Amino acid sequence: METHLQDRDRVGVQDAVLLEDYQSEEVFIDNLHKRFKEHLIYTYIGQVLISVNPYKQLDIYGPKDVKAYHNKHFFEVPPHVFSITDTAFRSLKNENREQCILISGESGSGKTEASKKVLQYIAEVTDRRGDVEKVKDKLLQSNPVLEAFGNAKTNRNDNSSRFGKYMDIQFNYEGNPSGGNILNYLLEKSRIISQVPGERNFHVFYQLLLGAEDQELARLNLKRDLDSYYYLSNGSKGNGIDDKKGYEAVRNALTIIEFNKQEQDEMFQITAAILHLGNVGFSEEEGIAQIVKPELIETISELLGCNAEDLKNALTNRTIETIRDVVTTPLSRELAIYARDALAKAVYDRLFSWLVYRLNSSLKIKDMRSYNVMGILDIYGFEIFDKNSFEQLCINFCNEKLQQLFIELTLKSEQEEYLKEGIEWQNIEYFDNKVICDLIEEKHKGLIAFMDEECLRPGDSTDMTMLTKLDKNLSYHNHFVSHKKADVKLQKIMGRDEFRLIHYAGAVTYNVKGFLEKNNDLLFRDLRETMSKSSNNIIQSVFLKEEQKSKKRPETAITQFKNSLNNLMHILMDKEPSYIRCIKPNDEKKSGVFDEQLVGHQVTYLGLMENLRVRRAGFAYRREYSLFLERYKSLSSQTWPHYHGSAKEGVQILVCALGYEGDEYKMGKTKIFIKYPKTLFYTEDAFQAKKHDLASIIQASWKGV
Ligand code: AOV
Ligand code: MG
Repeated sequence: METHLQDRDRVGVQDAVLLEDYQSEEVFIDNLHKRFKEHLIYTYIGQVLISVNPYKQLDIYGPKDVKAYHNKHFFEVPPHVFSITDTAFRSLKNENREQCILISGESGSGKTEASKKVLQYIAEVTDRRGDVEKVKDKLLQSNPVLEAFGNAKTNRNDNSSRFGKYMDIQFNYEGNPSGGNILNYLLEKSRIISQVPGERNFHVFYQLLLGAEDQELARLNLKRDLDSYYYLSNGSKGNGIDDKKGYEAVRNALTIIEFNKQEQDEMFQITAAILHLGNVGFSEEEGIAQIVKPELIETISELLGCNAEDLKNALTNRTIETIRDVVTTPLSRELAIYARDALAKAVYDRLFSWLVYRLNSSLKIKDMRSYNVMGILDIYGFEIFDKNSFEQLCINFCNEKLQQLFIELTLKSEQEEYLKEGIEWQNIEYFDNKVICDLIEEKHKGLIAFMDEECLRPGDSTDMTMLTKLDKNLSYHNHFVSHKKADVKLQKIMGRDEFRLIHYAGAVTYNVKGFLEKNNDLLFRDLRETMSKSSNNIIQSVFLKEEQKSKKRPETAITQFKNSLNNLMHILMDKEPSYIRCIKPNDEKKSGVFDEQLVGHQVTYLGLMENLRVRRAGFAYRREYSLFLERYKSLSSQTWPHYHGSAKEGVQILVCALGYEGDEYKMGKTKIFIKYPKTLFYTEDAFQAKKHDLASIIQASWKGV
């Protein structure tokens, strides 16, 4: 317990609530920095874990560490992701409370690594029996598969998750993992067709080309040459990523998760078909697109199991159904390219969804008797780039929702604890970001509603008409800034095709270019129909399902996202949350470098100061009487070496002996609440001095013998 207090000048405090000046961001960051220098990457704010990416392997996740954290109260041991997990796991097992671990932070801050550590810890502290082991293997092995298809090298992170993930681990009545379920959010499918300089397409393409055996490549009609494929050509090469090993890991994982040969074959056929599809070029004759190498279409059709003629037609024509008849018109070269890219994105996106669906069927709990769940959310953090587009809007909206949940749950749990302990509740002032959530998602009058209205309006709607609509309807709102409404200084940096939202974490300017197209997410009907007739089981199943659904007006991308987020909020709301807030210490992926300014931004985006303020608004420190007494009993002769009355009485005696003033503490039903850190430090220092004295006495008496 609190051994850290001895060295707080050098290694800082392990819980930021113990900082004297808790309002100062500088002090807060300095504390993180001190700890980081000592390789102490974890720090708490109450029960929230902050993790600073060390960018190097630390020897803190081995079997001895698992043992050190197993069945320990989180305040008895230094902060650690294992401790958060252990606390959650014990609450799940002993109190039957469903758990969720919410991990947030910007790209490259260590969210995915943290989520893997959570899973690793659970795997290590549960039974090793055959059937349990099998479930754990499947849960662990779902990672390399999802990462191959859903992660990519970006300029921020060599293994960046390009989708949001929520994974439930299901536990049976013995407290052993017995199944799992994964929900995925918004895969960044635009990456399929192009990547910015320095970045790559999804790992799986490189893994396949560099890792598959010659025979497999021949089956897929592929060459072992990255430069031959247009969809890979504008990105960067591997540098440092071992794709060959990655391929082996994926194949191995697929086998463990019990994907049969046919399923694996079909998955890689689709992957190969996308590479070929990127190489389909078009020429134009009298405004009509012609396929340059028709033989490529034969290859693609074979791989996707569809009819080559149908595919050729679908790539160069478009059929529109009007009220009276059905009209087919040929496409221009530009539209044919659009159709080709849309097909590649759609096929890959659906392959990914199928993969998650298939993983889930393999992870499905066999024993349906009562079970408990621990969910892990690894989702994209708040993004502010120089240019922000539709994707950033979705991601930042998601963060607003999570912040809202965080506020509700943290305040709720503070309130509940005070109530339970019979302590008067003091109102805490905080910024409630519900106004921003409403601005974005409110029915009929939120940003999404107006966006959709324009996107779904037949006729001449464009990105700019959409923006005009937003400006007209939302300019009244404090958190929406149109170009017109902006002050002179802001107008200079804001384009006419931009709008600005004042998010809880800061202001973001969004450029509307491409909004309409991305939100409509249109795949021409001819392509949809061709795919739904495919003999590739994966393709057929995903497109057929949509064909059946598409009789209704399809939902826009952002509305689908909104609905899945609201669904996620319901799932999380019922659970006991634990938070891991990840921070990236520098932009160079370097170990040992702590850029205070960069960290400062993230502290703001993550709302950590607000978090600390809420936690400190009441009491800095609270502890069960028995634990408090056990540690500090040497500080009064009435409680040392044993106190025989109730722990609460014992603590009351101690508090009097230590001379606590009336406003410094409160006695709850089971816990003592201490308002200021200095009170605790004073107590802890007295304890350390006493311990030292006692040790000398013991030593002296020993020498005397
Ligand atoms: P992210 O999930 O937060 O980014 P990752 O978890 O992928 O970030 O971490 C990025 C890289 O940082 C990893 O590949 C490791 O090299 C390193 N790293 C992170 N955490 C640790 C740790 N605890 N110990 C050692 N190295 C670590 V993104 O998915 O891009 O938002 O989209
Ligand atoms: Mg990640």
